[in-house]
Amino acid sequence: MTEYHCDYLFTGSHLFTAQGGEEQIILNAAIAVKDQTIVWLGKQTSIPEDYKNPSKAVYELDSGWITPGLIDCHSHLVYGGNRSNEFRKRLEGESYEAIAHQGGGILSTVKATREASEGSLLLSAARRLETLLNEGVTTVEIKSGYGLNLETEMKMLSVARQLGKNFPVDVRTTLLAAHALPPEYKDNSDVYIDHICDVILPAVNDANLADAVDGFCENIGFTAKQIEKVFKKAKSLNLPLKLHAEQLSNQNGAALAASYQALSADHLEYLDEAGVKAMAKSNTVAVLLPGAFYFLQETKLPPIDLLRKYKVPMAIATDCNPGSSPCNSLLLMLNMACTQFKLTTEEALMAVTKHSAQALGLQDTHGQLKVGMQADFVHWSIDEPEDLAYYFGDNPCRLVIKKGQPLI
Ligand code: DI6
Ligand code: FE
Repeated sequence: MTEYHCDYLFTGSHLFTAQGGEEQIILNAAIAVKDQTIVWLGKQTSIPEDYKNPSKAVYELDSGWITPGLIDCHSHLVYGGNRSNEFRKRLEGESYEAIAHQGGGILSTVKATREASEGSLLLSAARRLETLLNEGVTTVEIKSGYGLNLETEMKMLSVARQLGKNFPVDVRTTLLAAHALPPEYKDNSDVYIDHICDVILPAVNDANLADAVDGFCENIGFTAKQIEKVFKKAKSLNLPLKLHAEQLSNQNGAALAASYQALSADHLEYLDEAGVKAMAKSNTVAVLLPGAFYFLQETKLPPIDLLRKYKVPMAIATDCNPGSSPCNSLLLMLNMACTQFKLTTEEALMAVTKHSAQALGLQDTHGQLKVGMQADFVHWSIDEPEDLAYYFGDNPCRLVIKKGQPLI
């Protein structure tokens, strides 16, 4: 009986591996996959005999490029309703903060999400997810944060888990109960923070519904001191941390996140040098969200030069949400990170592969083309890797391989 060393062999394409260094690009390459894993990659002229005869199929790709599957490491994909009415108000001159202070903003989505059935949340999120997947996304992070009570936070997270079961994508869930103050706790934010720590966090953790914990450290969100309470509790439950920090003002949230070894601090337009240094020290990823920057017509840029100077890894994500970034395209974010934030095209590619994997704590298995990594990759109809950042409103995705399976 023949012994097979791989299931599939992909030939005839160039590779952008996202490994950095000398192995970053391999021209005229091949990849062999067995079960869910990359077992070999290299020059097409040096395929070992063992891999030339896969048990299932050889794909002759005929030019183009393969990159790791894209990773959207910050999304609020599950929510009820939409907020186009607020978009209209903002176009007339009202600010995002003013709308939030009037009880709109996040709280209007909380109302719609509490009222929505699990089935309707699943349907609306599935449509958004499909758009992402069609563009080569193979891993997505999904936050709660539009429930702000135990029941609805759990409902959102279980919808996120179901999406991971129903679609060929790895879903990482994040509990964002500290997103806004729910109306029941008006003027009692400390009591709500205690409720998160004493009730919501332990119950969500017992149900294994969250892979990480996040918060919104902002004057329309929670103070650094309040966030620290949530972080302490999450740490005691061994849950990794993330933080929405320095989006609208500098609250020193990123430094707090770094001091708790958070996986990432996200947004960061108002981040200062001390915050950048703290992030560098703890190897906390800077998750940049060009969609929110654009849609809120923000003018303060995140400190990209400082992030480079201190070698803080930069990731890019959609922040897909109904208030500040109603966007389901990670490819568009690649382009906008370059045009708005002046990332190089290579930085942008690393930001949706290796560094976005790190922002989710998945750097050992996801985000690179490398032997031993999970076989998640995408074949694109492009001439150069940077074409992925160059085009916008285009989708050159030709074939997605998820956990070793070609999705056709
Ligand atoms: N910052 C954001 O951009 C999202 N959450 C946050 O803390 C937007 C939330 C929303 O407006 O619905
Ligand atoms: Fe967000």
